[in-house]
Amino acid sequence: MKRLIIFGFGLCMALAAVAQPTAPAPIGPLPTKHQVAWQQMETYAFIHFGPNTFMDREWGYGDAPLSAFNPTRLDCEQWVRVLKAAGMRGVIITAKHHDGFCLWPSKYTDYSVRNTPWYAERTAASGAASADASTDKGDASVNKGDVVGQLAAACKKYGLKMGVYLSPWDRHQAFYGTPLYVEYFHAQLEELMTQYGELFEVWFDGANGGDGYYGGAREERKIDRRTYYNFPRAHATVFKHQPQAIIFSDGGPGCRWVGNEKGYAFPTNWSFLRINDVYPGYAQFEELQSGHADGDTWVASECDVSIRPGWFYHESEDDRVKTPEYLTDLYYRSVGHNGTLLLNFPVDRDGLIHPSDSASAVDFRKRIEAELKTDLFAKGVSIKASDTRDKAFPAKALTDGNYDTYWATHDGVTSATLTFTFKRQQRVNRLSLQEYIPLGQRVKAFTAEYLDGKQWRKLDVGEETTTIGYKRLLRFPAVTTNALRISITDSRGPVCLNAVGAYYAAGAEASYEADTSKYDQQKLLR
Ligand code: FUL
Repeated sequence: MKRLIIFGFGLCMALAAVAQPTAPAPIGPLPTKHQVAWQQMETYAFIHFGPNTFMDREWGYGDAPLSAFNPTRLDCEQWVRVLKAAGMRGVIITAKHHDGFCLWPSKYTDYSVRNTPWYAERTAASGAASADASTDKGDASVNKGDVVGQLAAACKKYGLKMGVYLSPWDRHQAFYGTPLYVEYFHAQLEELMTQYGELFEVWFDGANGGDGYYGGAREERKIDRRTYYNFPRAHATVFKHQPQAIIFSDGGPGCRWVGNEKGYAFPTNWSFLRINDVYPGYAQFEELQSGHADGDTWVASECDVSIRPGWFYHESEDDRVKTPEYLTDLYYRSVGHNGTLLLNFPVDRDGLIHPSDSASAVDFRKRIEAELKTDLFAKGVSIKASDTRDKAFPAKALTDGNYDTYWATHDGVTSATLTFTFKRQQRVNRLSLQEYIPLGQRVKAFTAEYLDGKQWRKLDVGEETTTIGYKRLLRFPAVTTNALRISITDSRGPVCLNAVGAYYAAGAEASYEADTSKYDQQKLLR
């Protein structure tokens, strides 16, 4: 009897194994689960704030007097409320910019908020001893003299993720360029990684201009950007304390700079890099905008841009805030080109996000939501796939709204056609495509068509239809049609798509074709 039971159990296991559908094998390089979660954030904010704000500078020399830093109404909760209303999922703050000033009361330097009039005023009532972040882990009630700590508390209160920018280049410290500075840099990183709760991203900027104040030496100092800072050690510190955090630099390892500071990626955009080729200060900007098709490591692109011409606040730029239309265009060229959008808000001298910036950002979000509000495919469409791997990977997974279900083709099938037929004619001017990136980025080329009577015609999307990646958004002049057809014409392996959507963005018909000349208005900052 016992043997029979064991035999029966074995048979069931064997049958289960046979019935188990086989998922397509992953094709590397692959993202970590943290990189996937990070990419799903899509849009998040940058805050540039510090002595530059008060000195009307972009790159502080490191000599601004501490008395300059005196925001009269600083309110991190106001920042976070604005950012939430603008649909931002996180915020990264310049804890230390190139001028070396620390927005938190670091115990390793005098050049921080701790010695400013703002700190003195904030802490007079509550007592300076309790004002240090190091003692209160970001609790807003006691953390009055710590901008990073106050932002951490506000993020916690409103449910926004937080990240920090720690500039490796420091134009203030006298010992910059020596081994001592490297220890200082790592000690400060340790402070930031341990005092402010969970961080989603850590930003290491690539800029190293050379000249600076350097404790009064006022000279040019050159370091080897590849080796001086000991980045492997910095990465180990981040991973030890914040294993989920994505590390940004020109070449990753978590995410990469997109090669411009204008907020867009190229339509062809691979989330891969040949990791050993790219280093801080890598000057092959075109490559960063498209990634390396033959890369060996998953390093997706982050598209950073400021809502104003400068990263820091300048009153003279109050009337140069990017319009909601402009930001909407950037969204399609960043998130819609397989990147994330990192939108900077230069906090003003009061210590607030300026009303013009918040109005534009909130309106931008409303526009995106309105344009992509109703997925016409989710409302009911019949889908015919030229190839389907298995009933566990059906075409209907493309419209079920579940990130982890996907349509896949058989092994060896690297081209396939999906035909979406509406119940009745629809007006359409937007398409959204997503690959199931946990299994890798695969699609190399595709076409998008609509049925015009009995004739299939190409949609006029105005850009090459090559890669898809996490997300690809297409804009085109509206068509009225019974059916749409997506043909994957080349792929690195079996195709795995988890979502396809179609939309009609009413009112956006005239602006679909963005004027690319406006990108030249903003000078590349480095
Ligand atoms: C650059 C810096 O030099 C700018 O000041 C700014 O912080 C930008 C986001 O990164 O490399």
